[in-house]
Amino acid sequence: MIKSLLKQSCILATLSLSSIALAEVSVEDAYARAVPPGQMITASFMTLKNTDDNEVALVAAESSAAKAVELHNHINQDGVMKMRKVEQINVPAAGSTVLKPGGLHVMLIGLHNDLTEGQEIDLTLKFSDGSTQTLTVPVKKAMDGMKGHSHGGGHHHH
Ligand SMILES: [Cu+2]
Repeated sequence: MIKSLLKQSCILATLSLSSIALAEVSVEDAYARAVPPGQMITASFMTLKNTDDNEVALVAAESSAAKAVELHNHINQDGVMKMRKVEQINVPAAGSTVLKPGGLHVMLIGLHNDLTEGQEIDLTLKFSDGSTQTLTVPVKKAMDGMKGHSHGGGHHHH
């Protein structure tokens, strides 16, 4: 009897913890791009889903894998893709925002170690509602650009 009560309170504690973490935004398919040895920067991509009735924004991020983490976007300026730092990444009410190669991304600058496929890094996301989420993000090889895009010389440089 006591044992089952204990078990029950454990489950309750777990439930309330996870509901705090999932209050506004859920993060799906997060990964960081594997980099060649010696490359000091990489990017992380993910889908941010907002289940709330209010717009929320990703306003900052940090990771123990990098000296600095910035929010970036790519813009097409006269046919040239350029990266820009952005103050925040908005996630519309009851909507989602996709961070993907060639678009919005979380930039990891000054990597402490090489990131190779199969590793994991921590990534803490801070949102405009004051909530934070710490993710464990797998490191994957990722093609630049879109699926089905030719693998020609279109490598993008940071
Ligand atoms: Cu960038």
